[in-house]
Amino acid sequence: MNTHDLNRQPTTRLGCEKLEARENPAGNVIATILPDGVLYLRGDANNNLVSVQQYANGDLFAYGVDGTTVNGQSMVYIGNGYPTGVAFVMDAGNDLLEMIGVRTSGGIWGQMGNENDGLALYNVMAGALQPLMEGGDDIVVTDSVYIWGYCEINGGAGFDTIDYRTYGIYAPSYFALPNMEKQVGGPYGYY
Ligand SMILES: [Ca+2]
Ligand SMILES: [Ca+2]
Repeated sequence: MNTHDLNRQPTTRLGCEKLEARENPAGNVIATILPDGVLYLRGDANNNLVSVQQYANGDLFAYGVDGTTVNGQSMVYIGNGYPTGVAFVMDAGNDLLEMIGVRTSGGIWGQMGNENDGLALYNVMAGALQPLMEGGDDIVVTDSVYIWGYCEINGGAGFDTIDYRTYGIYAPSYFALPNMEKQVGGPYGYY
């Protein structure tokens, strides 16, 4: 188990900030591998805080954070190996989706739903990245993210921020930030 990554817990702070103002209870996220090998995450109308972590040996886990459950449990072992993609629908509520060490030859795409959401990607490699943050004031955090294909992070309605941590995001093929009002961090961003 990669304790280095676990000890970082950078987005736990992000989650706590959001929880202070939350109105909804913690909900449940359904995590399942679809027949085509895509990891599918489905939140509910409550606050869903989930951390998907893949270790160097390929083991893939989903952890519920701050009361959120995954498939009714505090954490689930999804399996070993790289998913062919990651799709998510987080629905309403103040949601936080974190991915650490996740590798996929396919895309990472989905909808964070309305209200104030966070998407945090650390040490992630994927063929494409296309999240829709939708309504609310959303935050996207990236550190050591490499997207070799299409990369478009859409802030949606509201005041949305992308925060580049140390190594930000590297997306040499195509990179766009529609509806993203603020960029912080760097100097590394995309390049
Ligand atoms: Ca939700
Ligand atoms: Ca949102």
